[in-house]
Amino acid sequence: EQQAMAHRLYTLVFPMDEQNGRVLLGMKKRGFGRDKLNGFGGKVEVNETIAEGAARELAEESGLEAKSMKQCGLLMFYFENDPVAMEVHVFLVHKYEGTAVESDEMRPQWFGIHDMPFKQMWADDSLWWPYVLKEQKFVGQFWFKADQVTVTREKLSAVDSL
Ligand code: 6OG
Repeated sequence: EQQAMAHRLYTLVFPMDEQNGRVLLGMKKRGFGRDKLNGFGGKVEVNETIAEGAARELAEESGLEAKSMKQCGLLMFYFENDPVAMEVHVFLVHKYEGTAVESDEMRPQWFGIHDMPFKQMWADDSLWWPYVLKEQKFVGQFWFKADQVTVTREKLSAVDSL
């Protein structure tokens, strides 16, 4: 029988400007995923819920305060030679307060939702972003080589609830 793999909880948050059809991404300046554009997020801490962690990371990294947040996806990432999987809870923020500001970790920039800079993003993003555009919830599993670029296996599907 197969045993559940050890995993660690993360959040990934995309602030949406629906009026202008834009999404806020951040250029990661340090740490894991450095020099990639991504949503905002990080590890969930022990004394917070996943949603609280998502809002906290968004505020820390972008300066935006979430006023309404919805989970849109659940992603599992497995890296070659890493026994701990990443369980990433993906959220969309449609209402927020504040203005995006650069932080130590992220340089925020708005992009058209139909004009995403996938070449500068993680390889999985171009695969599941179409679900976001269709307002369809999704779950995905992606197996990466240690190079953090090559996806060797993927599973992705639409779900009714998360
Ligand atoms: P910190 O190390 O900054 O948290 N993340 C990924 N995001 C995408 N789109 N694809 C991946 O493919 C990712 N792996 C990790 C989750 C890491 C942040 O990076 C996201 C967190 O928001 C492998 O604390």
